Amino acid sequence: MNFSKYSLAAASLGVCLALDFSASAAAVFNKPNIVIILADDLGYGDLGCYGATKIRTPNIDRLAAEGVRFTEGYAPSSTCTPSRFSLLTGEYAWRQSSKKNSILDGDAPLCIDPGRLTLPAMLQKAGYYTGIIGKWHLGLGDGHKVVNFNESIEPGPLEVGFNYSYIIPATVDRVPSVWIQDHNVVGLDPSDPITVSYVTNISDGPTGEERPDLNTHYAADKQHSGTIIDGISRIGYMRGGHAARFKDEELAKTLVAKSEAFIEQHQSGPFFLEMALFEPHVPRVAEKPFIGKSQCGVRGDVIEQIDWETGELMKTLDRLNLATNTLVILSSDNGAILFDGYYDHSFEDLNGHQPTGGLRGWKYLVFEGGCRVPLIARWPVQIRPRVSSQMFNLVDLMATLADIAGQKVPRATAPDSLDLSSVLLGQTTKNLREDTVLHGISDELALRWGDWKYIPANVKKSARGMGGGANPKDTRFAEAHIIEPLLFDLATDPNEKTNIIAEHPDVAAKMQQRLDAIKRGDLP
Ligand code: NG6
Ligand code: CA
Repeated sequence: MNFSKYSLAAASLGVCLALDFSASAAAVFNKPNIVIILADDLGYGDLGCYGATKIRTPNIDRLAAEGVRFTEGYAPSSTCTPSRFSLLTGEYAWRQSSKKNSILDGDAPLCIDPGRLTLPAMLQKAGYYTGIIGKWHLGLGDGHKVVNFNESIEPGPLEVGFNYSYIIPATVDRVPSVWIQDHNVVGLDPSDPITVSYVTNISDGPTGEERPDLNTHYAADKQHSGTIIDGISRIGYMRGGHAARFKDEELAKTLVAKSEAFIEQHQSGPFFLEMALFEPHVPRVAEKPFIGKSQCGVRGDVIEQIDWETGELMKTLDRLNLATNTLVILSSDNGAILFDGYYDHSFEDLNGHQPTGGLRGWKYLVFEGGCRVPLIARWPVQIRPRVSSQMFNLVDLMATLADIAGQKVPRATAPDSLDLSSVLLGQTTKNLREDTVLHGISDELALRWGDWKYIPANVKKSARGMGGGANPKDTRFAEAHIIEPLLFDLATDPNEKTNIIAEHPDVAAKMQQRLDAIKRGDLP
């Protein structure tokens, strides 16, 4: 498929579009602007259009109604760093060393090699202006020396294909709690330099461990009891940079304002913007208008905040007459989680809400609840509104968007990325992705192939990074270890309840062979 096909389809719509969208008529026939809204830990059942009733998401529901909503969308991994690595490179992160495929701290080096053809670098070649605003979590600096947040911080997003970045380095629960624009910390007072450590307590203020009473929102577990910033103790220790520290209550507002400014500035297009949202990852702090708005506590409130952020983007696109030729993709980096270090009542306040829509397991795991995510794409001139049960993995965005932007990506560069543009645009009803590998926190892998789901045993592995504890509300620990291999038929058992491996040893053997072949790189 190549770009001219899209032009042809657009041309048939051209007559009526020209009436409504005269200001952007030229853009209709050009490469689309592309916006990826990537939520953090949003579950398969967290949106109205995926069945949620205690959380209202009217803007996202409209986005879905005007585009394609996938029921079999997958995050490449059940945690953030590897999932985002895969999205940006088109390669499963587990092919890389564990440094590159595990959850990174805020002072970890960049895990994508500068010079590698990434999704944004590929779009740059196609003439796009590329930006990322929000969560980064792919490391900063070259690793040769400790990253110095007081100097020019590089390599980072700008060295792997973005023209503009306005990011926080890792997660909101990890220091340093600052925004970085391009190479520099925003609002840094040079007389108050930043030091970061994940090993030694170098804080110049109290930690959660010393002063748990200063945690104004909720109590934290031990791992999240480092430096207290804005009334929340974080993972790791931070000293200095007081003027630059963000306020949790303003993160979403800032992300929206920066996104709007980016789009306004580059409205002549084509532009690519990744809006890397912070919600509903911990620590969950709703901005004022959303406090108590959902019917299931703060986790629901911050999901309604995601809906607002999406709505603001949609408004900006409408106001600038860009909506028609902008491909907006909304998804999540991994599945849902409730307790994740802060006692914020997400579990107690569920009120019947099902974050994974009933799917088994959570973030960190290879069960469907950890990896299956909402996936919506709207591009009014090209995508016919529908619900699709074709499989799609976010790792496919590289090859798919390359096709849409008229670029070629060598298979070796993005080995796991399939060009699913014909699926995205509804030009085929075939399932072009027949299988997908799912990746858990301890590097355990599972395979979905057609409706079969196979999870090998992984008893030897420890649930890396998951600490320990006997908190019954802590859903993370329940199913991390797979003692016996598991086989499910998702067509009849979507929630992975009944292990049927004894009835189908042949299927399990074939699945294991297939998984081994994919691991070796014997791709079809
Ligand atoms: C874990 C943190 C968790 C979260 C996660 C990253 C525990 C005990 N702690 O180490 O709170 O920060 O890292 O989440 O699990 S992610 O979505 O960015 O991968
Ligand atoms: Ca995440």
